[in-house]
Amino acid sequence: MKSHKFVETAKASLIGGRGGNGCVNFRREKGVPRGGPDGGDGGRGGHVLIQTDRNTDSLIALYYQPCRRAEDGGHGKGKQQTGRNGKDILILVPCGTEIRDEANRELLADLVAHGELFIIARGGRGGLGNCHFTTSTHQTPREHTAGEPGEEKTVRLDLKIVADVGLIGYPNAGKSTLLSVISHAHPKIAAYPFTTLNPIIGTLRFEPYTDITVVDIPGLIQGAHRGAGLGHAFLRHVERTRFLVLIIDMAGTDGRHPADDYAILMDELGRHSADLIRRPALVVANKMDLPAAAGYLPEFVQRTGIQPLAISAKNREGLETLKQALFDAMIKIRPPAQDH
Ligand SMILES: Nc1nc2c(ncn2[C@@H]2O[C@H](COP(=O)(O)OP(=O)(O)OP(=O)(O)O)[C@@H](O)[C@H]2O)c(=O)[nH]1
Ligand SMILES: [Mg+2]
Repeated sequence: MKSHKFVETAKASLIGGRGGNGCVNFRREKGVPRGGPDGGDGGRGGHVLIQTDRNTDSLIALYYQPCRRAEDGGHGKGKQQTGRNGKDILILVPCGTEIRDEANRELLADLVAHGELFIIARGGRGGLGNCHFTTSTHQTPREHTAGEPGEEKTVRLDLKIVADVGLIGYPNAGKSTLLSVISHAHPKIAAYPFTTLNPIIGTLRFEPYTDITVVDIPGLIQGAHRGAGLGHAFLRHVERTRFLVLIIDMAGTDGRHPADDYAILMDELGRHSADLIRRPALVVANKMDLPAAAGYLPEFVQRTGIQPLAISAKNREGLETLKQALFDAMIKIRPPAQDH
C-alpha cells in the first residue's frame, strides 16, 4: 500500500556556500585620472537550513541526497557592487527530528514543533572589497579579503515521533486494530506478527476540546533488546509520548499467558529506557470477545495486581471508556518536558 520508503535515521554531509571574494577596482571616469577604490564586497554563501514540516513524515529526502552544498556567494564588483548572496538550501524534515553531530553525538537541535527552523551549516561571509581599505595616506589600496568558506557539518538525524499516546504490545495484540477503530488512521491489520513495520499516527477528536494523537508501533517481544523480532529501536517513537497504552491479548491467541506478556513488555520497555516504565500507562485487555479471555483474566489480575480495561477492538466494545480514560489522562498530565 505504501509506495514510499519510511526513513527514520539519516546521515548527511551539509556544507554552507563559500562567501564571494571582495573586489579590487578603481573608479574610471572621464576626466578623473586616478579614481578612488570602488571594489565591492563579496556576497554571503548560502546557508543549509533544516525546517520541520507537519506534512513531511520521514527523512527520505536526505536518504536519497545525503550531501548538500549551498550556493557560493557572488564576488564583489566595481562601482561598490556587492556580490549576490548564495541561495540557501531548505531541507524539510518531520516534526520530532533530532540532529546530532556525527563525530561526537552532541545534540545540535531537537526540532519538535511545526515550522521550527535551524541553520545547520552557515554560509561563509563575503570578503571585503578594496573600498574599505582607504586611509588618508593610502589612497590606492589593492587590499581585499577573500570570502570565507561555509561551515561543514556531518550530522545524524533521528526521527522520534511526536504524539501524546503510544501503543505498546506484543505482535498481534491488536494495536493497529485499536488505532483503526478509535481514529481515522488506516494501519495495516493482519493475523500474523510484525504486520506493522513503521509507526503510524492516528488522531482522536474530543471536540470541542482537544485532539489526542496516538502512535501505533511494531510489536515488542521477549529479547527485543537483543535484537529479537524487530528489535527495540522503534520504541524511540514512544519516548516523547506522555502516556502509554499497553495492549494485552487477553485471549492468549498466540499461546502465551497474558500475564507473561505483561511482565515481558515491562521488562523490555525498562531495558530500552527506565523512563518508559515510569510513564503513566493504562493496561488494556483486548480480544475480550474470545471465550478464552474470560478464563485468563482472573489469573492476570491476580498475578499482576492490575485490573485492565477490558475491550474488544474487533467488536468495538469498551472503546468509549477507553477514549474517556485517555482524555482524562491527558487533562491530568502536564505537557511533556522538552528534555528528551
Ligand atoms: N477476536 C479478536 N481479534 C482481534 C481483536 N483485535 C485484533 N484482532 C485480530 O488480531 C490480529 C492482529 O491484529 P493487529 O491489529 O494487526 O495486531 P498488532 O498488535 O497491530 O500486530 P503487529 O502490527 O504485528 O504488532 C488480526 O487478525 C486482528 O483481526 C479483537 O478484539 N478480537
Ligand atoms: Mg500492527
